[in-house]
Amino acid sequence: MEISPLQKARYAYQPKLPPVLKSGIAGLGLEKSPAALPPEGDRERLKALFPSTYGQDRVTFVDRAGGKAAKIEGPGRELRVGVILSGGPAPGGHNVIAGLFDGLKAGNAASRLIGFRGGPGGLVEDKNMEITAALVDAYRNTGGFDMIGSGRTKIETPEQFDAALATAKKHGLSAVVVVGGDDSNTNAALLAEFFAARQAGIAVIGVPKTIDGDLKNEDIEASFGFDTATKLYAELAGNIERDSASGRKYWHFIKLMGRSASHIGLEVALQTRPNVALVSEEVEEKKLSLGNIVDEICASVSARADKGENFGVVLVPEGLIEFVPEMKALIGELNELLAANEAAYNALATAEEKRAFVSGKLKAGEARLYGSLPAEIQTQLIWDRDPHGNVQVSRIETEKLLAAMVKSRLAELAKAGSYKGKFDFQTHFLGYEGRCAFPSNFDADYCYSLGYTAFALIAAGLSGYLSSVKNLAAPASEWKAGGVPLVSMMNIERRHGSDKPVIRKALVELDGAPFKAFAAHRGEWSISSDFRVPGPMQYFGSPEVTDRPTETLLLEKGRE
Ligand code: FBP
Repeated sequence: MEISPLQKARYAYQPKLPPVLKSGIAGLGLEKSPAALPPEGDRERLKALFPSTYGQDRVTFVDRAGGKAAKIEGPGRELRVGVILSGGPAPGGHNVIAGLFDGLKAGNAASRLIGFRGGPGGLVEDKNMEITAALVDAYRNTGGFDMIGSGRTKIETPEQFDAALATAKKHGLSAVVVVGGDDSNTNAALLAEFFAARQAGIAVIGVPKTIDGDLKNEDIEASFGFDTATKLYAELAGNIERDSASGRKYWHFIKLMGRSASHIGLEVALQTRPNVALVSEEVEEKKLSLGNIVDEICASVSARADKGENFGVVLVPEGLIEFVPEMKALIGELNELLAANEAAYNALATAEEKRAFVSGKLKAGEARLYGSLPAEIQTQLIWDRDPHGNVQVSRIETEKLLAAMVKSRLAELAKAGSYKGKFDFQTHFLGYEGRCAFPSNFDADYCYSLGYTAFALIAAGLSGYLSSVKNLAAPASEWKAGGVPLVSMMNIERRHGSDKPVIRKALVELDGAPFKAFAAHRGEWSISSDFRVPGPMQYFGSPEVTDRPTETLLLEKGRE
């Protein structure tokens, strides 16, 4: 494959590691401290479901130079490790593999890394490939998950667990590393428990990935990929803002990826200062209807029209639709209905038949709401759920729905004489563009460190942990490495019509610093054309530009 000059230059980039990992594996010590507990109401059920891995301590690697902490056991033993990339791609996945590979080889040159192709299904079906030094070198600091591919298979049947164990045993694995988001790391927790219950002596370690930024807590400060993806979306949204201010004729409705949480939308808003940025979590908290949301957008359109500015930008989080209470109730009912009538529903041939089928089964109120939506949205709402039971919100054109609703509301206002502007719109969806971008320096460093830490956790004989690198708002020279027990991050949720243990999603907190910073300014932004255009991500140059973390992280850590 012919490579670009940038790719060639990025090969030469040496990712930064937390200092403790630079001291070499033999110098590593381990400190333990109690991990946060799952929500009180779910603890007993989780304890019963995860008898071997519930209640583990959180661990931090420390330099043994001081001689205080326990030395990790068998640091240099020969290991054979399997790795899976799981779920949607996120920039930096290849660097996780590179960090894991380099750690393994630094521990013992005879250690080997095996990639399972196409996600968790690759482990179940034993689709594997040896990850060699030459292969790793060809992918260092590049975006994408194409080195070994990814997938969303949910390992849940006893046969799948047995098959995964058989594959791991066949390859003589000491550990499997699962690189994924909340659902994929739920898989990792279940696998870790299963392997422990079978006394297989095979560890499972997770790595926090997702551009959505919703796999975080006090120990996991960010999921990898969020930094790069938001920098890329902010560049594009900023360019669109400048285009709207140049042409002065369109309102742009930009849907931004992020299946549930609005972290991406909020970060892009903080970077670009759009006229309107919707935050799903606020919509849910304030119980706003679609009509209320439309009114909020119309208020900005109208105020700007009064200044002769018939243009602007609205950011719409991808997951919005599931947070509007009336839509949430509708989707909840659709989920149950589709799960309960799977065979009959799947037998229907056309979208029209499927729409009629569900309409006939919905309760009266939900049926009315469903019927009031455009046919395309009705169809998008009943498309297949993903293997984890999630509605595929990336396929629901909420930005188009809102733009059309705003247009018709403005027409009513114009008729009543309270709106005198001119309204034309364009819609955009920014999602897939960002998931495979060349990782920012932050993500290149963070991912390499997460991979290296995953190796250190395996070398320390641990299982059921998520690799953790902390103090991320500070320079990498102050980062800390360790692990957080996967089960400590779980709760019980309703999925596919039944209760399931899953890793908790971290939604935007309305009393958190990022939202507060946004809320403090959005009033001015709604009428102003003083957009902020961040420009393209930089890989070379002053660290103040190239290594700057997200506004979200800086605000959360009190650095701005
Ligand atoms: P992960 O949670 O697996 O990281 O995926 C995130 C995401 O990019 C969401 O933002 C989006 O809704 C979804 O994946 C799209 O999934 P798909 O690639 O299957 O269309």
